[in-house]
Amino acid sequence: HKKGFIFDLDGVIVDTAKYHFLAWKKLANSIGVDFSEVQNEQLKGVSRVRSLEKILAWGNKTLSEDEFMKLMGLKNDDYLSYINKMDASEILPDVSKTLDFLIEKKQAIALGSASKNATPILQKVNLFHKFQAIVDGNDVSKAKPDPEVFLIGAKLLDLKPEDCIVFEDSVAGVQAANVANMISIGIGEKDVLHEADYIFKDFTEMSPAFLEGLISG
Ligand code: B16
Ligand code: MG
Repeated sequence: HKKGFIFDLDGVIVDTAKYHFLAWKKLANSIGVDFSEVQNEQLKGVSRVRSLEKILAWGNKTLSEDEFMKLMGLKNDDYLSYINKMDASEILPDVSKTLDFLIEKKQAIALGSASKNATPILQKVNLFHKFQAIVDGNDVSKAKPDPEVFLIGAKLLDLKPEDCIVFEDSVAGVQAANVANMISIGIGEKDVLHEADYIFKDFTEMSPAFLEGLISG
């Protein structure tokens, strides 16, 4: 069976979630708003625009459209300063091993990320060439939990949604995969990602037998 394995980027392939958090926190603090790590879970997988909207709502702030655009730009510049220093050492444990296993088994692999910075990040960590299709924040009009990003991925791989498996670290992304009628695999904490079909702390906990089961299932 040929299945489509769709990987989220931030928090699944690389730990850029920590850089998003640092950059948003600095930006929020600069306008007198603060938010917790628990609140930060709601920013994961969510678009840049939606993230700033949420932060402003937490701080009871309203901004003109110009100021809004300016703050999004500042956050992204700060985020890119972290990204520019990345290399392959920041690939999360056993991600490369999992990708290589799936490639060896002739499975289809796509990226399904909300980030507009996905391609440069994959190039930085030297994984770009392992993906048959890339769907990111530049390709979608509706953000996760809308299933659009994953449905486009399935289409590009020429596979039915029910033959696709999604790896996600965010609540919004797990919901998007479920709505898309794909198998959702949460990467992270059980109590946060309980809506996923399967949950693993990270890829080191996923056995080849489990992956084989997904391929033949
Ligand atoms: P950017 P993912 C998402 O990526 C992040 O989880 C989310 O925190 C971020 O706001 C979003 O990308 C947009 O990223 O500002 O780089 O366009 O997890 O879907 O790979
Ligand atoms: Mg993510």
